[in-house]
Amino acid sequence: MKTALVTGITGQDGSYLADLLLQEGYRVIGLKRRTSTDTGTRISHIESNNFSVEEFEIADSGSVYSAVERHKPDEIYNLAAQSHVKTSFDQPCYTTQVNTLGVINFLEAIRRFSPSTKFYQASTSEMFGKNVDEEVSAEKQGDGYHVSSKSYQDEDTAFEPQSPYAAAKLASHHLVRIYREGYGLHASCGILFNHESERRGEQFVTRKITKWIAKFVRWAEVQGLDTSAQHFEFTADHIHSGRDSFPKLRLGNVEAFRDWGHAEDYVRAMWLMLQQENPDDYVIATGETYSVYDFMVYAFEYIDIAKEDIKDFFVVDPEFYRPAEVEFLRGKPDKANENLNWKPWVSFKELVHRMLESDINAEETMEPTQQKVRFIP
Ligand code: NDP
Ligand code: GDR
Repeated sequence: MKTALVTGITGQDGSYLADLLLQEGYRVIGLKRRTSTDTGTRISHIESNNFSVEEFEIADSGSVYSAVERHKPDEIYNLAAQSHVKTSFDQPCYTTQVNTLGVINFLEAIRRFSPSTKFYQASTSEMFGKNVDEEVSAEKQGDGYHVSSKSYQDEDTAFEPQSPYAAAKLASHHLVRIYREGYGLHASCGILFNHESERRGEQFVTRKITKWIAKFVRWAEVQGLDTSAQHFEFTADHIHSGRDSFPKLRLGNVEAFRDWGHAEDYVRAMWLMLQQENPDDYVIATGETYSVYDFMVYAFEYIDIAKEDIKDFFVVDPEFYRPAEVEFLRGKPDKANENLNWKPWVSFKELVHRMLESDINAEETMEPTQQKVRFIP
């Protein structure tokens, strides 16, 4: 039986990866930081004798060395990170400690105590920042050609990070390569584009939107109304039913484009990378891109609110702007398609609908006292 150590086990990806590895017959040891409250809701469904959780701190080399030396696992998946891009502008030192020094701790621990351990590092499309490459294609039309171009990022696109988060991840990306080439470690980086799910953190934009919609649907139900715009009056910050009011959805830049997939598909790619004979870096993405506004169009459509009415339900709040933004991401996952035989299964529309369905169901089954809490930061 193979043993895998998974950091960030309490996070979105950690929980899906644990599900996958247990299904594949692994013994899984999840590593979590000590917290004063329970952070294990995403892994509370796991009932397996092959699953255990230990405490550690990624920025503490002694703690990391001890975990690697004791377990000498077959595989380590390093998913722990300060993963919120906007937060990284407010906490750049902490972000670097966790997202870069933490990775050095693992690479050193593997080099010293368990050099045959395979290592996966969670790199990110944020490392590309502003950079895109162009793919130009020409299609014969009548006597001439129609020339079009498509912007994308792949393994050869130059990096130009736009946040302390991305800079810290890029340093780690290079460190993994250095340990791979310098010491011969089986260490790979997945350059994953955005992936979301029913388990996505509530501060990321997709889940923020689906949670808000679920709470709004529930509020309308309590008013005895369906969600059609005609039932409501709108003021600057609120939606009014005549009896009560509900705060509008507050967002930052809704014109940013992201390549969004489902986390379940993406953790499979992580696992596939460590099953290869040779370590390497891979872009993992759907190849499609949608704006934050597009995400809202699909999400509001699900509750029968038409595109032209969406403007009444949300406000742009500069509080959610970032000092520097990544405007456009679309991955080209050809290398992963070819070498790993990987492709995503969940479409954008299915992703939006799955997230909404889950949040709306959760809202319906919630205790009434919990339902009153409807402010989403
Ligand atoms: P989450 O934010 O859901 O999970 C992050 C995990 O890291 C949590 O388990 C968190 O613990 C843990 N963590 C944070 N700080 C520390 C610390 N100091 N010591 C130990 N553990 C810590 O992220 P995701 O699951 O979405 O992402 C997984 C990884 O993939 C991250 O590294 C992220 O940067 C990267 N990534 C994610 C993408 C995405 O779209 N989801 C795309 C590309 C890369 P706690 O529960 O206690 O907060
Ligand atoms: P991102 O995800 O920064 O791409 O990082 P996030 O969902 O935070 O932002 C996506 C885009 O939406 C815009 N936006 C808002 N974002 C948030 N969080 N809240 C808002 O209110 C809001 N309004 C608009 C953002 O400006 C941005 O353009 C995620 C994380 O999972 C990283 O860890 C990972 O590395 C990258 O994806 C790939």
